[in-house]
Amino acid sequence: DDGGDGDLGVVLETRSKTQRPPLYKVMLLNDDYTPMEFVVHVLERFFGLTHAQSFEIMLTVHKRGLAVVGVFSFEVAETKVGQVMDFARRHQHPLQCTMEKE
Ligand code: TYC
Repeated sequence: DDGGDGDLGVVLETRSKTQRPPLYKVMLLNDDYTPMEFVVHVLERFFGLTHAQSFEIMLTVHKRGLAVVGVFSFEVAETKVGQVMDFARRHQHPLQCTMEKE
């Protein structure tokens, strides 16, 4: 019922807030022992980066302590962290990879 005035209600919010799934930054941490070439290989293999991009990110981690490698959904980020940690462990390198909500 519109109360007879012809007004069917006022739309208070014209722009509805669209829900997006949260994104997660995947980060690589520096250490003193993992060889630079191994880190470059990891970035190429698991993140689909070119050799040049991988070398640049590796150097950023080496100089600054850490760097964001990519931003992904929770499930993809979790998979990448697991793959990197597993690969590093299998090669007996102390390389650390973590994820953080954006
Ligand atoms: N600091 C290492 C070295 O001098 C190289 C390195 C870079 C290690 C990035 C880890 O995430 C890393 N051999």
